[in-house]
Amino acid sequence: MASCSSSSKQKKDRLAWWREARFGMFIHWGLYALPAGIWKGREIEGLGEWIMRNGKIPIPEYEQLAKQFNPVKFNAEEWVGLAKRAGMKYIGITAKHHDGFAMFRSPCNPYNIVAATPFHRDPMKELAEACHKAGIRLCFYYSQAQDWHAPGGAGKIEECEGGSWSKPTVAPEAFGHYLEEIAKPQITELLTQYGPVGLIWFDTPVAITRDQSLALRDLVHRLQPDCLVNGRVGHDVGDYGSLGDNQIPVGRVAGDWETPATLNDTWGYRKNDHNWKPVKNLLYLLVDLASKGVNYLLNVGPTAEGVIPTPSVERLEAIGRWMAVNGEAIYGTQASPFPCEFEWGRVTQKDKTLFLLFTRWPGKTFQIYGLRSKVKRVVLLAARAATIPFRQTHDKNQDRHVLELDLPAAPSDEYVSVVKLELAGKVDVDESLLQQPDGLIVLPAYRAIIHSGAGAEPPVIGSGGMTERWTKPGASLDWTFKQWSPGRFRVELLTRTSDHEVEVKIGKQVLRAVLVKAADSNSPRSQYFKEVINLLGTVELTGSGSLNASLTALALNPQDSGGLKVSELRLVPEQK
Ligand code: JFZ
Repeated sequence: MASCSSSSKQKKDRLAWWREARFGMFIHWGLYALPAGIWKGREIEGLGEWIMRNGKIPIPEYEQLAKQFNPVKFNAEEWVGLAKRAGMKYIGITAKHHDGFAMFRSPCNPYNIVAATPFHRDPMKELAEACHKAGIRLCFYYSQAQDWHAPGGAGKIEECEGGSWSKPTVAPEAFGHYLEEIAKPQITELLTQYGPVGLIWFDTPVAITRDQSLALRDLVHRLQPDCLVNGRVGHDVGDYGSLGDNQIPVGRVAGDWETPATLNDTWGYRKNDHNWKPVKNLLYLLVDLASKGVNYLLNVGPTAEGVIPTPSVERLEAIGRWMAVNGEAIYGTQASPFPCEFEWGRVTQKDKTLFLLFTRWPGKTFQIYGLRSKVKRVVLLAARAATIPFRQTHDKNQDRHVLELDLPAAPSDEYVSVVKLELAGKVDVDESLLQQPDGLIVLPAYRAIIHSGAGAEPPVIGSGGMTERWTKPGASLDWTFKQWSPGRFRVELLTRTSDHEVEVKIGKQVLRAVLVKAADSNSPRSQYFKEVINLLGTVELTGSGSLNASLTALALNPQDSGGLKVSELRLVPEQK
């Protein structure tokens, strides 16, 4: 017991800086920056750093890249300066990616940047010094399982069935040998050559065993007790969890999570990837993730010369300008205390403060329901001196708390304007699902009570907040919500997939439908993983007070092995 609680205290201490940081820079940089997505004149589909695998490049040919790798324009202080200007608090760089090439001085393996390239410098050493000066935590990405170069490493083309890296056929003894001879010695080098390291970012555990994951984690903590280990070390034994790439959960997630994300569609540099996301989307992602308590690790892919592409620099600088004014609403904050997302934006909290981050400016009068804490003062972060007039009321019959703000007509920021609510005491919010001032009712799956039905296996809520493993009919989601303005409502179900047959009950009204996509969802989540709106029909709500809603799966499409993935049920008021 004692050792268990002391280790969880250690974990909490380790996480302190990372929770405060909220925003970091990811850097994917390696030999793959040279071909930059093109091999022998042929465009290779897929991620830039995957060119060796996707292009089926034999090891001896790929090795030749090292002789040409000479990033003479690399300047550690410039990279770190950019991260700092962007408002990022940590940098995680690929010390070794799946291609097996070490981007640091590695006495245990000559396949590294110092020994095998004309560059001969150790960029990790230079970055460590620059980070130290700038007060930024340096972190290393290390591909612990996939190594397409070293004997015994997982994921080599020849060793994979049907080209899928998740089903390697590498012999367990050879892999064990690789861990002892390459992975552990290199992780030791990373943790002994560069001073304090913020975290080791492991990735794609493939077929690693639980004991092997634990051994890597313990090695890191033994060498540097304050160094974090991310969840992709495997078997959930890390200090915090990694969500999927570019994944935005539906709501608040329990525990500590981070989402790695791209600026375009690749991590490692690709010459022809010009699909840069607009600053607006990137900021929305930062805000959305912060409102769910998730760190945002945003990637740049420098060129083989050592230059961060200009479109990346421009975007990070724009985010930095926003952070310089509004960073208080991100750093060290916690997830929104409210039970669902809002149409107008997101919420974060810190001590006795709530931040309302508006992605859609509501104009002059704005109302929010459910805040019980007494508000002392309201300011716009962009204009601290001017206070915003407000009123707080409580409707006793309905037990409805209303905060009303008299906002300026125009937003203070082109993208996200932040209003700070200073409270008299701690944050206290009615956590029931409430009809919103605009009439909308949002019922998120992760807030439902799950019923398994007659013998059916119940779905679970995945780390992203959606239902998972809902492959058998019978189970249902149940919600209770408070409703006060009557009217006719469109019933919409937001899912990843359609074609399932469901029944929705709202009060006494019953709707049955086969899910058919009515529209793409406009949720920011949908940018990366398409979410669809299925229209189930309409219902009439007449009274006011507490109501129940349920969603039951009647027949599941057997073609869809992932099952019914629900993010939320919505009741949208019909325009009169
Ligand atoms: C991995 C790598 O293969 C990739 O090259 C890049 O480094 C990225 C950050 O991580 O790819 C993954 C790993 C996990 C998921 C998706 C892509 N996931 O859990 O959804």
